[in-house]
Amino acid sequence: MSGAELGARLRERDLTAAPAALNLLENRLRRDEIAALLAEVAPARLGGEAPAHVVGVTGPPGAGKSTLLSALTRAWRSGGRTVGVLAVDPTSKRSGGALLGDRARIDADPADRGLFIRSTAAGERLGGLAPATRAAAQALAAAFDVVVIETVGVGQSETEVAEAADTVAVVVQPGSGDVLQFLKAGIMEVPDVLVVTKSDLGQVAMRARRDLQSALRALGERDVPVVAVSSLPPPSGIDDLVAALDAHRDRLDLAVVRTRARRLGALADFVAEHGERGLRALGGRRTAERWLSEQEPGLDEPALLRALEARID
Ligand SMILES: Nc1nc2c(ncn2[C@@H]2O[C@H](COP(=O)(O)OP(=O)(O)OP(=O)(O)O)[C@@H](O)[C@H]2O)c(=O)[nH]1
Ligand SMILES: [Mg+2]
Repeated sequence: MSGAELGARLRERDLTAAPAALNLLENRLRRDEIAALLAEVAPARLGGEAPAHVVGVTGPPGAGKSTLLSALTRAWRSGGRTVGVLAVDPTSKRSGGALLGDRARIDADPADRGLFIRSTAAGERLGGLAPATRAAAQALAAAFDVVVIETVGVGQSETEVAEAADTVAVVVQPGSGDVLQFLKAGIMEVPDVLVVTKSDLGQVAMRARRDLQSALRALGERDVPVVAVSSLPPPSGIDDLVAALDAHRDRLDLAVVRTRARRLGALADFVAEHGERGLRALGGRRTAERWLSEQEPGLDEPALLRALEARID
């Protein structure tokens, strides 16, 4: 099936098109077909931004992201929302992956047609998003109610997720100080929602929550919620997290956020394709960003990439 047909099916919210669409988007050799797919789900064709809530979930290895997503997905599904999950799996020789022997997979009902999960290997990447993951999020956002991008890491990696997602949740497990230190040191951008996992561990989880709250207060970030959850049955705090994510989304100017995502995504695609040399040919990152900010807001990412490339020809 062609990219345009798959895009049209997603636009009509046909969830069964998701697997084939993802196969196409992951095939870098089919750039024109990918562009055709994304054009079908671009704001111009949809008559506005894609309706999904795109949620980034990121955090250190073993923090409990996958287990949390099992519980979150269940909550969203029982609330009647369809969910697409893009899990960027760090399992590779390079990054070591699975630092803990006991990593969990997202646990889901295989017969549920309202839920789609795709894991992709992060490969050589340590943090950051593959162009295919951004494209997949844009495509699925036309069809699903919620689209999740799950990545491993802390520091640099959540910046790219923040560019691609409407709402970013950083997941922290009790007793691990790295997120707290990165926040305090300003190394890490303040996420939209902080999640302390494993609250069934008791005191240590409550302390982690308090420490994060006071670090946020010190940074003047009073509006960032810190939600404590336990994802193991019986789960707790999951409904609070759903509410915190929804509240953030309700405050957003979606057109602004999505336009920025497409522009920064196009620039990232450009750098992936043409390297730092290409970026210099554009006059540097700042100049390229300024130029992008003057383009038509509704243009999809492949169209913006083509426009950038036309400038260096
Ligand atoms: N006690 C407790 N353990 C949990 C909870 N959530 C996750 N775990 C455990 O923490 C370990 C890691 O959980 P995962 O969900 O695999 O964590 P992850 O962040 O996805 O890990 P990576 O994919 O390796 O980055 C597993 O042994 C889980 O069973 C929780 O709420 N309470
Ligand atoms: Mg995981």
